[in-house]
Amino acid sequence: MERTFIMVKPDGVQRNLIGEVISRFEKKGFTLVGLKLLSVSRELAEKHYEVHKERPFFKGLVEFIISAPVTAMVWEGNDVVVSARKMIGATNPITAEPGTIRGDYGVNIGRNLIHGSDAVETAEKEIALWFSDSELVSWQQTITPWLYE
Ligand code: D4T
Repeated sequence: MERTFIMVKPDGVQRNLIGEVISRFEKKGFTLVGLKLLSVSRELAEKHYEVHKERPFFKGLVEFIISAPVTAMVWEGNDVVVSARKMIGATNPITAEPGTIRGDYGVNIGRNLIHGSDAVETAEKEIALWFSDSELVSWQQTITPWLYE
């Protein structure tokens, strides 16, 4: 089963959208295998967004991520990486389709509520960065036969 890393960013936490995000992923049929609320260190934020370190928005992005708690999650399911990106919507909430999380709740690219891994390899790296093995739970939902043929 594939896994992906999802983070409700500080704006999503402050706007009481943790439950909404969890609810959407649960209703879609994905399985929660890791969950924690945390204050992010500068070191972790910089490592997570390392690919953007030369971009003009990097400094502001890091300051934003460390400004208030985030909710880190790992979700499991068939093709969950691609599916989660579709559920989250385009990076800029203004162009994100209605029905997506950013399209329904966001209005600004610098406050786009949620992060989702962009590829399977990225997901593996991000999960290892944010969670220890002991924080992840392998389990199977009893509804599995009703989700997959
Ligand atoms: P994340 O990584 O947060 O899921 O977002 P995306 O995968 O959709 O988009 P990204 O990596 O290109 O951007 C990372 C992060 O930076 C913020 N950002 C981005 C910003 O503040 N200004 C910008 O111009 C861009 C491109 C938003 C998401």
